[in-house]
Amino acid sequence: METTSATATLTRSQQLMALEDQYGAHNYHPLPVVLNRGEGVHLWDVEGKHYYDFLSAYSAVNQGHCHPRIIGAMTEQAQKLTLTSRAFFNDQLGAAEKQLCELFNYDKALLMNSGAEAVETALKLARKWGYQEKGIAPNMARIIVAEHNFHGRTTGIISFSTDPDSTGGFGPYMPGYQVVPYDDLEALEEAVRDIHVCAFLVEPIQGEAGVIVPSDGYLAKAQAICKAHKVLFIADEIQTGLGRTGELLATCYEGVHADILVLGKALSGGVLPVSAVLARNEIMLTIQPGQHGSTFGGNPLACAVMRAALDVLLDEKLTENARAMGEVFRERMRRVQAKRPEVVELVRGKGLLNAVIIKPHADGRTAWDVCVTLMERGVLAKPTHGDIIRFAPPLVINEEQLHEACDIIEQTILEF
Ligand code: IF1
Repeated sequence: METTSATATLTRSQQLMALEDQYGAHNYHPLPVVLNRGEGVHLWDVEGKHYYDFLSAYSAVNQGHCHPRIIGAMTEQAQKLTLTSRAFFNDQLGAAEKQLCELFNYDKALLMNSGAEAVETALKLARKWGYQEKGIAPNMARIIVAEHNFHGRTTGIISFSTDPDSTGGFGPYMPGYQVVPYDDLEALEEAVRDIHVCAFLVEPIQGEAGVIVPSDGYLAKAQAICKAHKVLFIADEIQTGLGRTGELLATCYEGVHADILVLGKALSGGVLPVSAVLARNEIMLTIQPGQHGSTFGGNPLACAVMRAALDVLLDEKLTENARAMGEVFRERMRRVQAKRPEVVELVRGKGLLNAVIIKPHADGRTAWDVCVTLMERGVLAKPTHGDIIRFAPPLVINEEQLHEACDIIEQTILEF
């Protein structure tokens, strides 16, 4: 890109941010940092400045940036065959589906691309099952969701969002959904009495809402309530799954095996979009040939990448590391909270999915300002809903790196 006199005085980062501002939709408000290289927990911007990544692309990069085994699998497959469509078979899909089903203990898998596509697939499966297996009258199926949910950005999914930013101005909305308060078993029990209810869709920990961890036992009791009323329990583990919370799945903490499991993000190690829906035959086989699909769903390249991403997760014991490093992180942050209770309201999370709630400063500064200072000092994190900073580094982080980043976080909060 040639530089005109008007941009000659700008830094490379400023030039590139200006490009996006002029030619790109304004559907995000990114921190003012322009990245061009990643490796493990490390990121570098176009000026060569180093950062610790404490967002992991919203938990899509659990295995660390550009993991050599995943990149190797991608480049090897990319030189053989990338896409056949599902009009034909390919030599990667069956083995990938088998690996998923054996790892998570399901009969069948349906591969899609984005998380939202996988959630939509789960909703369609639940409705089909409701009609064919539960005998719900045609077009009467209802699905229960939790308040403050986040499951994606399609018009169907935002139809049951309670976040005005996600749903405002995008009507008319898809009917057939009912919202109940999160972590409220009585409300759930009341809602599933309706014979038209086919499923309950829930995040084991609500990520976007600000890492809301439900009461111990909520997921197990919720599943029991669903089972008692012949309602499918759908776990959206797109953000909480794949080791992020210190278990392979967040539902493992309570021994919950969801009727429908939804995965995405780190399923590919952040290399390309791969998502999956897992279920038993009774549910999965309600969709027959020609009733659902996607051009790229289950493509050979995605399958090769996914298989390597899962191998890395298990071989490098990233779940165990997330558990251990998460304990260290929360201990560090609770020490900061003890020093500055007037700044740090709360520290919460599981494994390496954590949030620190920052009280707005008297002079109007907020969590955003903390994140800007963190960025200047080499730690990248992003606030959500104003006062909550989510800290979620790749699960490959070691204790030395964690303490170095925590020193920066501590110093920044103590000075706030
Ligand atoms: C954005 C956060 C938001 C998800 C869960 C499904 C999806 C997501 C639990 C959809 C996606 C991403 C989307 C991205 C920011 C990020 C996010 F929670 F992770 F922080 F928005 F809430 N279920 N989450 O978290 O997956 O279609 O994006 O692949 O939209 O701003 P997707």
